[in-house]
Amino acid sequence: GHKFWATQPVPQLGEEPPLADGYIEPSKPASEVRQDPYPLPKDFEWSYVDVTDFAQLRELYELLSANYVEDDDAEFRFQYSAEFLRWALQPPGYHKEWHVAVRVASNKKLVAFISAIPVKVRVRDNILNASEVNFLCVHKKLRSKRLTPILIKEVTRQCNLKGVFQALYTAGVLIPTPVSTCKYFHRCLNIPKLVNVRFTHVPSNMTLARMIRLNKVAERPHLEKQGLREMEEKDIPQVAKLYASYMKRFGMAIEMTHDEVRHHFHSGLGEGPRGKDSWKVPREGQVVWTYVVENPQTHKITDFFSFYSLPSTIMKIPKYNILNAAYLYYYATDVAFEEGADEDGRLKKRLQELINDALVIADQCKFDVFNGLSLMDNMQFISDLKFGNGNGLLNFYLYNWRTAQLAGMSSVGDVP
Ligand code: YNC
Ligand code: MG
Repeated sequence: GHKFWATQPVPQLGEEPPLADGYIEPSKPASEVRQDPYPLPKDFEWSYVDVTDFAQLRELYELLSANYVEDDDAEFRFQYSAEFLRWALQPPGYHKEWHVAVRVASNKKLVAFISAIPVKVRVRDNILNASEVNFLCVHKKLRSKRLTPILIKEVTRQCNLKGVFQALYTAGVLIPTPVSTCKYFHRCLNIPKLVNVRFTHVPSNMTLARMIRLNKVAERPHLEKQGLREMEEKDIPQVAKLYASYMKRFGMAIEMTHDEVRHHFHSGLGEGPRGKDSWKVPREGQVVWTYVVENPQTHKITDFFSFYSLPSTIMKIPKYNILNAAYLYYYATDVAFEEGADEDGRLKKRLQELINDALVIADQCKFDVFNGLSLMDNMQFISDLKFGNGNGLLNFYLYNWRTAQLAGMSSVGDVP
């Protein structure tokens, strides 16, 4: 059983699908929300991580680098960069009180963390002012002591104090009760390294040389002549519009204001200019890569795609430290709005062109692998673009909201 989750406003495992969508517990005024923090075991105290302070950002980076999510065989562990954490935790309207930390009282060492950021999420026809909970982490030496329920209750209290009573979160583990479950896919780019670090292997009917040849991608993006270029500040209104229209295809998606579009697609581009021709050199501190296709005649933005950098520590191979992984983020194309484009394969063709160019750019930027999930329209290009099956699953959850499971793979929008 789930001692903690059984007490929470989430659908319990095996529950019948609801007759109508809606909350499980009603919202309440801030004055009726518990005013003091939940008690922690002695020797520990609550605090925040102030992500505007580089020293504290560094502490968070170090906690997560050593203690965050690993694969089942403990070969790879996510290594979010400090720049990534700043980007992920400081979207427009973020609350410092939602960056909840636990420290050792005596020496102030950071030993546990959980965060929430404000999001507007559409679930079918309902738009929820919710939070997105992420980066739950308890130091390895403090595991299995039931600190997690306290962290979750405290971040819930902090959300409630700001009038937020619903949340969205993802996890590899199965708890009550996913609204959707996605599979991971991996497109290998740097075959020799991926073989050496045992991320992949040479199948028995193949040679390393042939595997390299089969996975080779072009040196320049194909859509360059059609107007592919890096996203700029001036593109925000058009990208926002394209994003909003495209996300209507899915049962669940994040709604974004222009400021949020700026933040999620543009603010992570890193510092300083990059030569127009150079796909090869990421900027200092670059977290997200976003490209648009601008029609050369009409100057309309017809498509965009983005991906972000999330390296993993390679734990068991002394010669290599870091797996440089890119993750497909959001994309959209106005081909989707053309009559019959879904049915006659025009949408599929366009998505393949776009994501193929994402692979080209990621390869030039020295990413070893390009990862994706079975959400949005990803299944339309996964096999043609030679993505392979991963072994992980990612479950999507809603807190305090009942809705039937989002059936089929392509039913949810992306969440970083
Ligand atoms: C998890 N990932 O089931 P039961 S994902 C939620 N999400 O409770 P203890 C989890 N619950 O089953 P440990 C969970 N993992 O008895 C475990 N639990 O009811 C539940 N790993 O607590 C578990 N990060 O403290 C059980 O477990 C209870 O010491 C046991 O710590 C767990 O960020 C953990 O994978 C995950 O750092 C912290 O293993 C630790 O094992 C760890 O004894 C590596 O806890 C890093 C890792 C998780 C990444 C993520 C999303 C988190 C969502 C949390 C739920 C948010 C709900 C909404 C709140 C806001 C609401 C509003 C408004
Ligand atoms: Mg614990």
